[in-house]
Parts: sequence; structure tokens; C-alpha cells
Amino acid sequence: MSNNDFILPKDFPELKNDTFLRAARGEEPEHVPVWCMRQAGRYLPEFREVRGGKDFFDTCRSPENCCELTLQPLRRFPFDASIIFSDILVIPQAMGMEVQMLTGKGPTFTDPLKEPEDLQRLQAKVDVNKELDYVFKAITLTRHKIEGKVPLIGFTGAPWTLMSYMIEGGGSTTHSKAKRWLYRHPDSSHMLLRMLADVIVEYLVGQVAAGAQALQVFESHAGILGPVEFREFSLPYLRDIARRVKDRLKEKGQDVPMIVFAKDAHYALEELSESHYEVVSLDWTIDPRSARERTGGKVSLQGNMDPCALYAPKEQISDIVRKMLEGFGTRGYIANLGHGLYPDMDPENVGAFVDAVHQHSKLLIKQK
Ligand code: 1CP
Repeated sequence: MSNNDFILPKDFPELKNDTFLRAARGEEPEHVPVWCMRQAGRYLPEFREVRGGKDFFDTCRSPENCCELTLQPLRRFPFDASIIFSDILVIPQAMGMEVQMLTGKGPTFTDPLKEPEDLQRLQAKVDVNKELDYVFKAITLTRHKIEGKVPLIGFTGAPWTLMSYMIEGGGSTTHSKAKRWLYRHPDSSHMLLRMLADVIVEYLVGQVAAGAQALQVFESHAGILGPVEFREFSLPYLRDIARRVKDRLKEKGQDVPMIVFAKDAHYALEELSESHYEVVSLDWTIDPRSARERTGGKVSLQGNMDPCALYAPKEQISDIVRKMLEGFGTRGYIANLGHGLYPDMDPENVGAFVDAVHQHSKLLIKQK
């Protein structure tokens, strides 16, 4: 029995910095909170050291490793939130699919779904407490070890994004195998999306029970869909997940903010702002002012600096951040990148980004 078995989701240390949670609820804290997608990642030498030659999913299955990787960026930078180290592909694994992380190739499914008959291979009713228990343990351990410094975000992939990996078998530029299903097998596509949504709801509720203080849903492959397909194959499931998770949490007297990140779905901004999520996270293709106008104060916004702006000199990063803050305003806003950090990014520039958000936002709030 490992030590974790004694670490229970209770008696968590008191939260000291709640700026992220307040901004998610539409408030204006003393500074704009900031965190980065993929803040635990290969751009940090200490991350590369812990990951070493170890298998990626073995790392995901070790609560101690996940905890350490989640905490690493917090030791370097004054981020206002942390995200549990894991991966979106743990769900297809829990449904019985084999996925490996191959160096230089990324996630690779041994036997992707080819035709609708293949759905029979999937575990439709997943006992998340058994299959994904290792993620819950990682969350509980990390929530204790963060010592209330900042909130801990749990996450999941959204149904369409997971479906596309399960059919493509890995990363893809066209996603044509998965999109073929949408046009040729719409009923089976909906069946798969519904199965995924059911598991995702249980998974997210379980993450909150384990200690997650906010939830982010990644629809990373929204941009490969057009508005019509998005409305049919993505949006209904995003909405259904938020509504069901909130209902389930309410029964237990729990309530955490939920964030939806539908990358490149600028065509659906209005609809996303009416989908039961408190926060809509944006990629860099959307202008901050127009995002505010189009969402009409219904949600908080998160994002959206081009990750590649971190290749700029520090003074320029500061300038870009100031303009972004002026565009979004300082109320109901969480600063972030428009997508994840890349492995070749300079940690110093990540620090410059975080500092610029804090400094400029404090000034802007004071000048009001
Ligand atoms: O060995 C390594 O370190 C591999 C790199 C890596 C990391 C650090 C992968 C492989 N996954 C992760 C962790 C991870 N994945 C986190 C937690 C860490 C953090 O954000 O700080 C999160 C939130 C994810 C989520 C994830 N995985 C998404 C959604 C976000 C996004 O980037 O759009 C997606 C699409 C994945 C799949 C995935 N996992 C890893 C890779 C290289 C990919 C993308 C593959 C592709 O489609 O090309």
C-alpha cells in the first residue's frame, strides 16, 4: 500500500490566492489572474528530468509524479492557478482502447476505430472510480501539497476531440477519417459522442470530489469543424456536460466554475457564451474587444495571447500583454495563452509574461 492511500479528499489547506476563482465568477480581483496551458511541460528542465525516459502514461498513472509535475511551474512563477498533470487520452484508455505516447510521434492508438461495428469493442459503462482512480488520487495528493497557494484545475477532453483521436489513431491535420464518420455514419457518431459524454460527466464529478476547484473542457479540434457540424456534433455535448455536471455537483452542495476551450471556434462564440460555462477560453485568432462585445458580459473570458509571442523580446511581451489587458478589461478576465506552451520556449519569457499581467493589471485597476 502506498502512502497515498491515506491521503483523503478532506481537510484541504485553506486557499490563499483566490483571484482565479473570483475572476471566473465575473469579479475584478486586485490583479488579473494568470496561468498557462501546458505550464507543466517540456520547456522546464526539471520537467524533462522527472519525465526522463519513463513511459508517458506510466507517469500519468503515478500520483506522486503527477503531483510533482503540477507543482514544478508554481515553484518558478507566481501563477494564480495550477492544472493537474494528466492527459485527455486517459478516457479512451478507460473505455478499453490502447494508447501509447511515441517519442517524436505523439499519442498513437494501437487499434483505432474504423467502422461503426468497432463501437462494440468499447466499454460503454465505465466505472471511473476504478479505471481513473489514479487521476483522482493525483488530484487529492496535489491539492494537499499545493498548500492552498492557488486553486487546482481538473480537466477533460470534449467528446468530439476524443472521438477524432479514437478514429484517427493519433494527431492529424485533416481529421478526414473522423470527419468521414460525421458525414457517412451520423447516427453512430452521435452514439459514440453520447458514450463519451456519459463517461466525461462521471469523470468531472469525480475530479471535484477528489479536490479539483475548477474544471476545463478542451475541445481542441473544434476548428476542423465548420459552424454547421460544430452545432450538430460538438456544441450539444459541451452543453450537456456542463448542465449535468452542475446538476450533479449541486446535489452534493458543490459548485465549481467551468471553462470551455473550443479552439478555433470563433464562429460559435455567441453560442459558447450561452452554454452553462462560467468562462469561455479563447485562442489568439479572436480580437479581445470583439470577444467582449459578442459575449455581452454573459461569461468571463480567458486567453488569448499567441503562444509564439513568447519568442519576442521581454519588453515586447510586456507591450503585447498591456494591449491584451486593455482589450479584455480587468473584470471577469483570466490571462492565458491562446493554446499551450511549446517545448522550445524560454522559461524566462514565461516569467516575463506572468509578471507583465500582474504589473499592468494592478496599474489599470488603480487608474480606474
Ligand atoms: O512527454 C511529454 O511530456 C509529452 C507532452 C505532453 C504533455 C506535457 C502530452 C502529450 N500531454 C501532456 C500533458 C497534458 N495534456 C496536460 C497537463 C499539463 C498542463 O497543461 O500543464 C493537459 C491539460 C493536456 C491536454 C491535452 N492532451 C490536449 C488538450 C489541450 C491541447 O493541447 O489542445 C490534447 C489535444 C492532448 C493530446 C496530446 N497529448 C500529448 C500530445 C503531444 C498531444 C497532442 C497530439 C496531437 O494531436 O498532435
